Amino acid sequence: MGIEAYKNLLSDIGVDVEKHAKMMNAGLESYKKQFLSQPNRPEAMKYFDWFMSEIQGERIAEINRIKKERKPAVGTFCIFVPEEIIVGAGGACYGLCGGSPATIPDAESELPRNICPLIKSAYGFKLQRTCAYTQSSDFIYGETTCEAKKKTWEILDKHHPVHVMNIPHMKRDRDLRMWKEEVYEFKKHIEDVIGKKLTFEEMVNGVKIINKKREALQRLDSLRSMNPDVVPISGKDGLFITQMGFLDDPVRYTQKVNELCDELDKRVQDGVSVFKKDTPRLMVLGTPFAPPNWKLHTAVESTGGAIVNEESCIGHRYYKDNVDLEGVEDEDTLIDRLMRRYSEIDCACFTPNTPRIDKILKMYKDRQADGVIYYTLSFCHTYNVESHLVVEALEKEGIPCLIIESDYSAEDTGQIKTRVEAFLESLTFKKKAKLFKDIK
Ligand code: BJ8
Repeated sequence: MGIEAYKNLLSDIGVDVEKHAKMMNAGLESYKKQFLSQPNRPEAMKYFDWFMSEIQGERIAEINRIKKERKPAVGTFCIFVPEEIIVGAGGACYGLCGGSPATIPDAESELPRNICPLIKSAYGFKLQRTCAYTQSSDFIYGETTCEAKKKTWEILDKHHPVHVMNIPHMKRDRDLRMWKEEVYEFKKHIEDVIGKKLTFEEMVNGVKIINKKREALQRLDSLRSMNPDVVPISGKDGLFITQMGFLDDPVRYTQKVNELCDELDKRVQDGVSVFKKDTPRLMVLGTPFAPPNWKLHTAVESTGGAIVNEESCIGHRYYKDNVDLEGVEDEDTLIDRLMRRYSEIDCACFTPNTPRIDKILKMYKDRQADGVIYYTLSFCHTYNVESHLVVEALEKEGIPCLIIESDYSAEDTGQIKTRVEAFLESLTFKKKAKLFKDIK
């Protein structure tokens, strides 16, 4: 239907309809240009194209129907949110807008300029009232991961209710005990929103729904990255699908991702690749890509490389672990399993964070990648500083790595392209040299 049909609904939830329409039109144009022009896209991408066209229309109407039934609508900027509890309550948990440069100047009227663009962009969306997801949410989930986010919640709370979960920065037993209490408190907060107690069965149901969603994404990841000769879908489409997983209804989304995977499975069997043979295969490591941040993927894939995986929160870090339901028969064990699953997240906010490095090395080998790009958003100190340790480990293993630090502006697009181009050339040269050595 398109967002035009939802003007009244958007205005009812406090969206600045005029500004919002301008922004959406620009977003849709950019999507068309960057995505629809790709050759040989899978048929099943049609669903995701449709979803994009309804991203601030039909999906918002669905969320508002959920709210009318007094079920929770929760917006987030972080994968530490125990979404199983929200979904178990029949509610919607979704990522909020935070990937556009257009809202940053407004945010800088209240926040310092030298903090990460994700935070400023998201904050600006709230000030401008141009994200229908933010406007629809009962509350925003905040967490104590990085300094900038932690302090921003206090200011954002003046504009929109925020519930902050205290995420520890170490994973000792006493930290995990505190984390478990935080999960209990989050559940209590959801119960306050819906005005009733959540049952054990409802929560188990929420876990099952989200486990299935993560399994579908694991399947997509393996189809994208585990076949060295066939890449059946572009990295840009792969990223986009993952991004939409933070907005769509999880049951419908799981079904659509699995349908896409059936098609990709067939492509792999038939040897249908969207990249020509010997295209350098890259993994991207680091900070999340909130839509419409497609800058790096566009730069790489328009320069002759293929991105086969994102070791990112909008990527592998989000779906790599499931909640173990084996032997879970009471609420306390369930909450404990939830906390344990979330404590497997290897965000750079933790110290030490060595499991992340071991995981990256394993991922690289499993995917037979040719190189990695370590990507950080400007002013993200945790990921930026941690890059030193990651790169050291990569160098030890002889893994080629390019470091890119960027924000949401278009200013460095040309520079990124040039650096990626040079990196890809060096990878191709390395490959040829190896081939030559093997033949000799
Ligand atoms: S679990 S990466 S989603 S905190 S990029 S706002 S860390 S300054 S987004 Fe993140 Fe959760 Fe960690 Fe993932 Fe701060 Fe860094 Fe900005 Fe970040």
